[in-house]
Amino acid sequence: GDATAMLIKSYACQRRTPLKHHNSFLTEALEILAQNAEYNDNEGRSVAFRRAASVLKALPRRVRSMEDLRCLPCLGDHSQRVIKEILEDGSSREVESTRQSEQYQAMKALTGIFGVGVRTADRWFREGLRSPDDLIRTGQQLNREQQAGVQYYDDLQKPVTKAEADVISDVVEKAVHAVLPGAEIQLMGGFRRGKEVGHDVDFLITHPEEGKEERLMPKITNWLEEQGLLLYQKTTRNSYLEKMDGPARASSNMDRFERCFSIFKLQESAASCKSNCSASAEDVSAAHEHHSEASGWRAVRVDLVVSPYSQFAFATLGWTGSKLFERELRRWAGQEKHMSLSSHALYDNKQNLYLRAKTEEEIFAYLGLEYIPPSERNA
Ligand code: DCP
Ligand code: MG
Repeated sequence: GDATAMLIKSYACQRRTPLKHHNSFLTEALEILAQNAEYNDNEGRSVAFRRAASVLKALPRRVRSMEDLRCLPCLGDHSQRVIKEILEDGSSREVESTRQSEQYQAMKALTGIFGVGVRTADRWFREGLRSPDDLIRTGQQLNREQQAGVQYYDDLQKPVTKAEADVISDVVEKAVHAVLPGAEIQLMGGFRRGKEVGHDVDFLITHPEEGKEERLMPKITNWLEEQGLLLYQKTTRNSYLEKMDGPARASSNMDRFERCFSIFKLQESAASCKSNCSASAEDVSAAHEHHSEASGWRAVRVDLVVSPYSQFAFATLGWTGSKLFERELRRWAGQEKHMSLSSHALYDNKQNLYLRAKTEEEIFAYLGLEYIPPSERNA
């Protein structure tokens, strides 16, 4: 594989990374170490492992020996040691002991709760708490978001299927069009990249007439609430001001769109009808009996984002992911092009001006990058 190895570029945004690749046996191991580094608040180490894993995802075939890694970028000593051990022994001791460790497992369980970040989880871990049940048992003080997270924990742990995402899409479209005809809705995140499952469903909403999208979210959530479709929602207002937030903040990865973090109540029967249109009533009710809850609905995390039309291309690029792909795009822009990229805008720091774009293709072109379609952004 030398010839192909030579072609692997060092920024993830310069490469095509398909969803399905040949080296999961290595990338899953490296991503455990990346995740563990994140739990230990070591971002640099975490990104290094993620970049190493990502390079292996872009390879056209399975890695069989260390020879295959010659000339590949982003593989540090530590990642190479781990890969070598897996190639020789079938597994890495460091990865396996991390996977089994009480800290890793507790942090995974606690950060898996909606509304709980690494900092909070770490504090709870040091207080001896290990799981959502421990939080309930000891009567921990929880905010409204975390209460919902604990309440719907089991449902939110279950992956969301594409069929379920499609049903949610129909619901969101109906809600948005009821309150603002002519608005445009786009499925974002992992599902736009072609994933078959996700941890949530992400949507971007806009309107071709700039200004029509202002304060749209409360109207959407009110409509959904009236229909009894929301189990939880928290809306944050748009706080983006080009003059203040543009160049200075463009490198920050938190965007300032009007945004709603929510939990939808999804009717399960609707999902099974959608995925199997020819199902008879009998089939559908049989499927119900097999459903663990038998409640007829499940909780699903949904993120809604509203973007002004003029920022829509940037918002689309910023909300398609993957997280590493986004991070690498911003790093490429800053380090290689002296530009600041955010989900709102692209600013050229040499010419001191904003670069306007209507499509993702134009943004890649400004950045001097070959266009990578969403399905190849699975870095
Ligand atoms: N995003 C980002 N940086 C973050 C959070 C989000 O760049 N810190 C962007 C890229 C993501 C998109 O938003 O693709 C949606 O975020 P998700 O956490 O929902 O990630 P995915 O949709 O990619 O994966 P999942 O299947 O886990 O939902
Ligand atoms: Mg998502």
